Amino acid sequence: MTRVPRTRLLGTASAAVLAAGAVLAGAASTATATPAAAGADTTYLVLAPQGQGTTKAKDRVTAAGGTVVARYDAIGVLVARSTNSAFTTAVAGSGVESVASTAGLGSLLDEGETTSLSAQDVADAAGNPTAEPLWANQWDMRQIDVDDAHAVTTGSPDVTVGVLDSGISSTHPDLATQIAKDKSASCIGGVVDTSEAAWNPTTSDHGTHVAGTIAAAINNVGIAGVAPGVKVASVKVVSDAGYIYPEAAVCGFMWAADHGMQVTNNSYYIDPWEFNCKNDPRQRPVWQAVQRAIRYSQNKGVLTVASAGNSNVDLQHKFVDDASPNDGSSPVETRTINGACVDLPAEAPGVVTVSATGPTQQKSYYSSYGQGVVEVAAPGGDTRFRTQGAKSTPTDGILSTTFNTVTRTNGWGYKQGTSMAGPHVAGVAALAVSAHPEMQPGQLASFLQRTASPLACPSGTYNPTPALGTAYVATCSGGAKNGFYGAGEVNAFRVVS
Ligand SMILES: [Ca+2]
Repeated sequence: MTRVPRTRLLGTASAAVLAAGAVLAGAASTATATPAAAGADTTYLVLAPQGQGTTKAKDRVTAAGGTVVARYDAIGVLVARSTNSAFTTAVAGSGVESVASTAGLGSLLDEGETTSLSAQDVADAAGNPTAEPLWANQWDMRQIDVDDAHAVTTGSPDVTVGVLDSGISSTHPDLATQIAKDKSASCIGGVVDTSEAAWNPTTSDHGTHVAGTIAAAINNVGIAGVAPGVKVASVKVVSDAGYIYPEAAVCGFMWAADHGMQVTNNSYYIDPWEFNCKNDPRQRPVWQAVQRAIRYSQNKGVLTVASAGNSNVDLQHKFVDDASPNDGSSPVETRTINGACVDLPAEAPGVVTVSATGPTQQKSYYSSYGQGVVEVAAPGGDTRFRTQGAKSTPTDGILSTTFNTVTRTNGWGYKQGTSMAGPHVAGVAALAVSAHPEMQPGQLASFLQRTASPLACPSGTYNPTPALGTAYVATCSGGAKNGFYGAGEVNAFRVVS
């Protein structure tokens, strides 16, 4: 167990924006994925048969009254826009395997809650192995031996981690030197925009927090990240309204692959359907496009790290999804989720999926899990473990870099979630590939698991928050590699030593 120093806090936790939210009826996609409304400018994913290129599909898009806004020949995917209400049927034909409107196919980013540090807290904190003022508050880093790793290496500047998220504040004193600006871009709308303003945060500092965990500088300011010697690239895929649309995610994976990144961090899920069912015609093209993009990036040497999610669900056994779609596009449908339904990108092949632990190295109360789904665990914070659910203890969250989107000021603060666990793994992967540049993504994924600290299943039913009744009950299955922790908690020292 690691002691977490007490810190005075200013500001209260903001309300969490939950992925599974209330939904209002609105324009809806139907079983054949028709546009949201006649005449509305709608975005589509148009898939060519794998390996056939997109020339014929592009011609069909044009003939159907659409405009191609992004073209990925290597994976046979087009992003198109059209105001033709009959576009879906008009574009179908030779050279087009499938098409889906992405209207309503965005998922709301699960922001978690933030607690900010005051300037006085920052000035008062002292004492640490790396000379960073807030190191004493970084229990997460000590838990995975980041200080020991840094005695060996802080990572190579030739390694870049793509942060597919809500943007990174390029003016943050702990991040300004850490960003590969020439590899940063916005992918909103499925269209690349490399201007610095486009990939900075607008309405969410989620990506800024994630980036700090990966690579905050050792500079006598604020915190240290897992791999301060590597670079992060901001690849903005979260819209101002907080949604991750499939065309943005596909763009992000392709951008990372074509710009020499070795790792991407993906702390989100795609789709308003928390589980994307391959046998549903509305969802299958999304599954195909995302899978093709991830596979392409893996073939280009990119390891994909993804968060397991904050719903405390067993991803192995699935369940009844009664909260999708969650973006207001259409009424919530209660669906029985089976093996054909997957959480993207977490359950795509080759992806390293991460569950979250708290300061006692037990599964965080909110973390989803699943044997054969979770590869490794990492600190994501658990603000309720000390109180068993009665109230929140913010310092048991993860301290990282923040950006106040209202006042447009940089700072540091705590968040918790599997969104915070993922970047610890992305950072450890960046250290690993710095030390072992010959490792390909598959080898790297195995290496992270082989070097992890095994964590055993708790016996019986796990209830970390008895004060909340059975709200966060979970059952762990498996042995040395199990549903709660996969192969165990990643370790920064063992991947570089
Ligand atoms: Ca720092």
